[in-house]
Amino acid sequence: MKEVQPKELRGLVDAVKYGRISRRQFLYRALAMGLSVPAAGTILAACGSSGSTSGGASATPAAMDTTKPSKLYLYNWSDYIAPATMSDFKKQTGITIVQSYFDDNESLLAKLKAGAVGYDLIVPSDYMVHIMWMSGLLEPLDMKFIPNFVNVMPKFQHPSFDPGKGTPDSPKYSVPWQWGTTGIGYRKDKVNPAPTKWANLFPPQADPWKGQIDMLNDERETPGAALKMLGYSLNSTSQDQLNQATQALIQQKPLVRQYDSINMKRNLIAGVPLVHTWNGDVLLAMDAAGENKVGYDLPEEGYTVWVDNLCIPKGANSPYGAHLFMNFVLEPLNAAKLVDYIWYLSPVVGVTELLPKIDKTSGQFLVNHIPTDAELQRGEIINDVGAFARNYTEAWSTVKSS
Ligand code: N2P
Repeated sequence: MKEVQPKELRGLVDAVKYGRISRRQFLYRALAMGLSVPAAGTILAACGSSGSTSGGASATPAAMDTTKPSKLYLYNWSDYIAPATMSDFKKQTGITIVQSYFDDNESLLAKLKAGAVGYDLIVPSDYMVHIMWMSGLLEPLDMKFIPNFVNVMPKFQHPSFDPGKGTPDSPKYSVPWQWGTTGIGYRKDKVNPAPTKWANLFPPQADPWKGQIDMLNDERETPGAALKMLGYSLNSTSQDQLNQATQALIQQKPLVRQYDSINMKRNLIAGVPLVHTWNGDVLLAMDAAGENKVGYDLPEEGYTVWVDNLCIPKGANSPYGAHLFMNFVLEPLNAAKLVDYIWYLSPVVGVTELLPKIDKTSGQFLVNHIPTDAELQRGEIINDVGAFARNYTEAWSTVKSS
């Protein structure tokens, strides 16, 4: 039996205490963490009834030390901030943003679980925010330091992965950074007819592209694409369905040039014909190579819609500085400048209107490429699948090593 981390357990206790998960879910998770049934039962009894508002101290923001730091350490995806965001923030606050980079949510989680300190802000996706606050790895936010939160589009204010209100009884752990889609970037000058579905990346349809397809290096996104191709949810917790997806990915391997989550934009520009990737990277490639050369498809079987978020890891040097930055990027003009560089989608109200004003050409281009409601209906957000996450880890490592 593995050792139960007190931090993880605390997150779980908070989750049941605030009614975020049911008592049954609590038990399931606690047992998965390695707790014995009697121990889990004792803790559960001590939590009181689900939805109790007994204000657990660990989820209440600590009194804020409002000393301004000189530096703020941001652990981010690569190519995921505008230089203007950093320089404007520095001008406004005097704080320098220092970045380092991760490639996928699971390595970010592993880093925090290993006790990494020295990050003030991290950028996990939706399901990973849920995993992290449930594991006690995040600082609850003090919303009075984020007045610009009112600018967040209502649908992004209390998402299922972090529904809290930001009160002591209902803590909140994230503000949205960017959202987007995962689809197929392709070279129009090579791939004809254009791809319309995931099956176009797999045998037999993709057989002509032997060794020329790039897939994301991601244990949820890539099995997710295969699950969708097979007609399943990308959050499937059926081992049989996951096995089928694993087999499909293994059969696809001869067609795969590489698994990569960093260089998709550059690879599309360089001429890789089919690239499993995110919307912003494709738009940047379209801009560089020409819209007649690069296209983007949101597969008809369905695809990932994701939301990446700013969170403060427990043990951050300056939660105050982190709150200042969160507030800064939720200001519409700052949010628009961010989007105008990285070309993803903003969760902030008013950005769409501002984009063509900041930059007539690229701003209008970005507005023209906002996914339609009909397209978004086929999208599915990645969920925290609880203990089944390790089955995805295993499936993905089977694919990689076979
Ligand atoms: C951009 C990273 C986008 C992250 N380089 C998608 N979740």
